[in-house]
Amino acid sequence: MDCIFCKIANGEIPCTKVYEDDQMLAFRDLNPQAPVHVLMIPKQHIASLDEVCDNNCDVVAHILKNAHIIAKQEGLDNGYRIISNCGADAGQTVFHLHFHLLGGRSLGENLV
Ligand code: DGP
Repeated sequence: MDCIFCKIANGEIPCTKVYEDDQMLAFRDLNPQAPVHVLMIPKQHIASLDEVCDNNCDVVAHILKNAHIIAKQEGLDNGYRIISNCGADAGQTVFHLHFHLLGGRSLGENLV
């Protein structure tokens, strides 16, 4: 499958890993929008939140369960934001489910 995040997950494309286990990978975004900008992805291919269902929602819970551990590992003791863009209007560019973990500065009150 021609999916850039699948290739990152299986090691074909390098990334700067910050966390990995059997179900998920977290790595630094290529175009950081904040001092800390990590992408958290499932290793299995799920195109977006639109495809989350009974059969794969455990991995979504797993990612969110680990998010605060990664945030603390990154030193985000003052808070952080998690975003998942879903579809064209949201600006999703990579169609492999991912959660942006952003922090390291005040992110402001706009965009939730
Ligand atoms: P989104 O717009 O929500 O689909 O965000 C996709 C993000 O993925 C974007 O912030 C840039 C990042 N990205 C795209 N290609 C690569 C890559 O090859 N490596 C890394 N580390 N990040 C990438």
